[in-house]
Amino acid sequence: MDQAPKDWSPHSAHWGAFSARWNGETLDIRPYENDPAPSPILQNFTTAMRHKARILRPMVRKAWLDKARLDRSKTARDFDQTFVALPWDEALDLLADELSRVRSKHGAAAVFGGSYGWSSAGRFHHAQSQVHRFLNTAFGGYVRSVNSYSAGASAVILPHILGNYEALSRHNVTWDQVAEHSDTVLAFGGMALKNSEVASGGVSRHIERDAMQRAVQRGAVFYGVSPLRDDMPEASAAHWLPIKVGTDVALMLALAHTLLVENLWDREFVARYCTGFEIFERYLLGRDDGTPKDAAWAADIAGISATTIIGLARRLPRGRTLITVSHSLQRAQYGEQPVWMGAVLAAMLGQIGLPGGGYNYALGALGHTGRRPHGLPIPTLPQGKNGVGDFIPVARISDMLLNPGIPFDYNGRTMRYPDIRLVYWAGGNPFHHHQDINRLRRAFNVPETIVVHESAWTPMAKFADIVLPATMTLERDDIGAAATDQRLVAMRKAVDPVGEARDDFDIFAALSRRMGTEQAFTEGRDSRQWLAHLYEPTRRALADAGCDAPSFDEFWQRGELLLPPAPDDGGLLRAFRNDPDKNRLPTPSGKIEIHSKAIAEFGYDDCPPHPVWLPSSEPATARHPLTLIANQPATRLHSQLDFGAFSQSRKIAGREPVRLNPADAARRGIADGDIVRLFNDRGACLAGAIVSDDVMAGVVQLSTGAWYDPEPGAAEQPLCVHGNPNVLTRDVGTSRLAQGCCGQVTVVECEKFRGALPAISAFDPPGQV
Ligand code: PGD
Repeated sequence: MDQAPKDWSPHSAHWGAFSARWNGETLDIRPYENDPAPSPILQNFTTAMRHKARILRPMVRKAWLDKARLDRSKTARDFDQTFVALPWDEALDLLADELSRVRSKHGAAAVFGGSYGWSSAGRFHHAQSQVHRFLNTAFGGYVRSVNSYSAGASAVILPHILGNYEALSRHNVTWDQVAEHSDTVLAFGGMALKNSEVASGGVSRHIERDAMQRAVQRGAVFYGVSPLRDDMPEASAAHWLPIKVGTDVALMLALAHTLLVENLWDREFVARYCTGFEIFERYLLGRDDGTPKDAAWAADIAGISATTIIGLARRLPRGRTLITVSHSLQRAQYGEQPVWMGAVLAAMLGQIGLPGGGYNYALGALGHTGRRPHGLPIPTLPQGKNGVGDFIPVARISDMLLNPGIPFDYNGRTMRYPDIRLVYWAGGNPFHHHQDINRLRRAFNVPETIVVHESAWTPMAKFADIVLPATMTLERDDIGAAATDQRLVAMRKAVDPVGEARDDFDIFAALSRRMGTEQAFTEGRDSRQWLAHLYEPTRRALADAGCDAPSFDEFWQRGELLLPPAPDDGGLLRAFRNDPDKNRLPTPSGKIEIHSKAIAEFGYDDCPPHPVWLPSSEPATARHPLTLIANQPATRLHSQLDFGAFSQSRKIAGREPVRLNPADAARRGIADGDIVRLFNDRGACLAGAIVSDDVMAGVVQLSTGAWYDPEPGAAEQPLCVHGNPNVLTRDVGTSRLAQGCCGQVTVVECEKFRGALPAISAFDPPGQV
């Protein structure tokens, strides 16, 4: 029975702090009162709790169950197969047996528990942390994944050239510094508010819009370099520099070339703080290849006039200039290059480490950036020790499943893909986040067993064999916290769990009990005791600092705790600038590496030892003349709560919106509101057209996150009738260095869809027998 209406419960999501009140059928949502710009994504919760997409009880794929006692290796999975509901005890017994079987026959290294995904914001009921802890403490380990889909290339290249990705993106130039000091902000890939609305763990105040407004009022000028005008918020009053997709490095090189030949660069800074400029300079001037990377050269490549490039270059050394490079630019083939070249351009301007100037990788890409990390420990679930050493770069999952034993390169190492028999996933949706979904489908047909904990029938849940219903965040107590937010939130339960859904922790506790390792997993604590236990390090640190440090019960009753702000100290780049001998950068030379000897030794032709312009190996062609940008959505986080009220309110005839330029639309006879078919050699999807001159000609933009909805019956490349762009994107690594995901960009053709519109079944539960 659902609860009667009750009080407002404080809570938090990756898209902001809020309060919720259950009214018996839906939730009332009230954003945190001190948030100056709360995210509309919060409204997705209102109708989500009792939606038909919720998973109500443990379910097992019938085809898998039928073969469970026979030859499991041959279960062919597909989306139109049926499931059998099982009581919890039976499902857990079955799963415990299967885990034991796989471990005794193939070892723990045959289990992939990489289980990437954002899941929900609470620090304890974080599904990915829970599954990793279970596999480490109760199972003996698992094959893990490293890095993220967000920052696959930058997380690997930055330590070679500047330092740790987290430090450079999250503890660097703050929004206050931008508001007070920056004269010019040159944002490659923009700083869209839809992105900074989101921060893993949640932030309670969204400060970006107001900071940009303050900067503009003081006279700062923003430049947004992007194929999409609205990658810069209105508040920034930005000059839009429309650029051909994936050509930012050429523009950056031309800016650097102009600085060099017009003697506008900071020679002393480069000499003192950088290494390898002479080698890069030869490339920039075309000494060896005969091609100076000048403005005329870049104009053709980037589609920006040489006059504009030279004018911009001349502006940069005047006043305080900040260069930013968004995540999106590195979520593409050779994505390491713009991250590196952005830093080199900033180094040539000599302002790295100055307030409001220099280089802040990914400022505005998440709510975490541009803030002052408080430096206090936040509640964190210990993961235990992994008994298996094997890992993959996260976006190489299809490669791994399809190519056991085959070698691959990664960051100077040659490794082999493990032979995976069982995949365990909790808190992620690979059929949303991975590229080339038709290939992923083949890959997910390789393992003998797939286990998923989910709160909703995502395509990943529909493709699993054992599906265990997990509670949603508002159905349990947790603690919300982020290293970049000043507020610890007592995330109180607002509504009873749907159906038979259980917390991931309780599922793993029951499983580990069956496997004889319960104590190792739970350490004798229930959820409530874990929350108090995880809170304690924060309380102790506050007490040591002489701050308000209430007991757990007191914190829980208050609903929140304010953490003292840290000084706005500019992080490692400021310290390095102030004293480069004492505060060496954590790079091999201790300096900014414009040329990297380490990368030179790797010998990768797809990631040379200094930044270079490398054109995509998948250019637009006559067959696929449009470049697709598959960026982050504005109406939800990734694919989460795609069935929610706000996400649904923006669909067109139930399909995900795709934006295209009026000229491209007219050429194809497409009008606003038409349903279109996007296709290339990898797949096809439907989407609802929005004709807009905010999108450059030659570009179409379809955000990620519409739940994959394959038309039934089609074999190899079913049409996704809903609009998931990952049926079109390429599943290749950014380079052999980072092997990051290339999900941001691909090439397609687009046509008006004239057939009978197929029904959307993405949110329907699968058939049940
Ligand atoms: P989400 O949709 O957030 O996507 O990929 P990710 O897999 O993180 O999936 C989280 C899932 O966790 C949801 O299905 C949700 O229901 C589930 N969940 C939430 N709470 C719980 C819980 O308590 N327990 C359990 N068991 N489950 C829970 C995101 C990834 O996509 C990322 S980070 C990026 S940056 C990439 N971006 C792009 C892109 O720009 N372009 C393309 N083409 N592709 C991308 N993919 C990547």
